Amino acid sequence: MLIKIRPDQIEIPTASEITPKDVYLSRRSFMARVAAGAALAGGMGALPQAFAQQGRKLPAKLNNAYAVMDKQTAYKDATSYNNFYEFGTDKADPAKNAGTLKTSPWTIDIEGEVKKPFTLDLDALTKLAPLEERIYRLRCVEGWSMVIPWIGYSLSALIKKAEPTGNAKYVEFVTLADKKQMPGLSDPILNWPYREGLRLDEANHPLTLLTLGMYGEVLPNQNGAPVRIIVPWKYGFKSAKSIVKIRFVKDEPKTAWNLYAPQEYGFYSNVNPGVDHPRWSQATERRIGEDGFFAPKRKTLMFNGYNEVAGLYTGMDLRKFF
Ligand SMILES: Nc1nc2c(c(=O)[nH]1)N[C@H]1C(S)=C(S)[C@@H](COP(=O)(O)O)O[C@H]1N2
Ligand SMILES: [Mo]
Repeated sequence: MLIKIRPDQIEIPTASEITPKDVYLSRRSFMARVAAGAALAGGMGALPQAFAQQGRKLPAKLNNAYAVMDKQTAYKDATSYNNFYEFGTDKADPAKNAGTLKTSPWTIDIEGEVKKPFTLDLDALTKLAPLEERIYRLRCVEGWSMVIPWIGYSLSALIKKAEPTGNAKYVEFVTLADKKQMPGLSDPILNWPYREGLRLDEANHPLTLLTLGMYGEVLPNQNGAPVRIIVPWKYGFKSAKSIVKIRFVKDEPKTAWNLYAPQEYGFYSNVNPGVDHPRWSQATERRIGEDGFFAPKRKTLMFNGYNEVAGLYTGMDLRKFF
């Protein structure tokens, strides 16, 4: 298998190594990797950090309990059809523009209603819990979906370390907003920085993934490097990219899309085929990569198919709390 002889890779192959990424890797990019790998072997210190980060392998063990059977989205599609408004609003913009994102050094501040605030660098964050590969469906509120092998661990591990106080009822995620690195910030379309939030019990649900990689490697910049959240039962915009602060708070935090259009994007934003967006139906979705003329649309599933989260919403009217 091609992957085994890549000089920058010495660890045990994971499930993602035999999936779409291999198919995607052209001989040309393979040769570029050979060259990069040779350069790395020749002298790590000579290379700028940002370069060393991109494409770096991130070993993780597949967690079968969190792996959907759907065909994985091709790596090329998952990294070229993105929403990351800090780099532009066109789906192709993040792949084009996110090269300027400096992902190392990187830190996350843990603050608010915690025993004692602290800062974690990327190394500490990566070592906080064993890395797992999880294959999740991600459903964008716009009506398309992907299936991606993410790498990370349950956010609950970090929450445990943070020791939230009894006042902590919600978790707020604040993402990077740096005009020097992010050309999209000059467009005031969203109230920057991009912010998201979860109720503490949602954040503690084992499905909620503190995400550091995908397809066997660190996150590509356009997918939210170096650290993001993935909440697979909610619309994609809840899965904030390039996080710099995790804040524990008493009250429901303001979120970027809710501030933009409160009647269209609620705080909960659970995937729900029974509650339409004011401007379009949410009953079906287009799976990226299956968009040929004859490809049937897929039925969108309640909670994106993650029924194990239903208990989080017992007694709640999910029409009201959309
Ligand atoms: N910081 C930030 N995070 C973000 C966004 C964004 O514009 N900025 N877009 C969201 C939306 S709408 C979606 S669908 C997902 C897309 O993630 P992907 O490009 O990795 O598939 O990221 C979410 N996280
Ligand atoms: Mo989205």
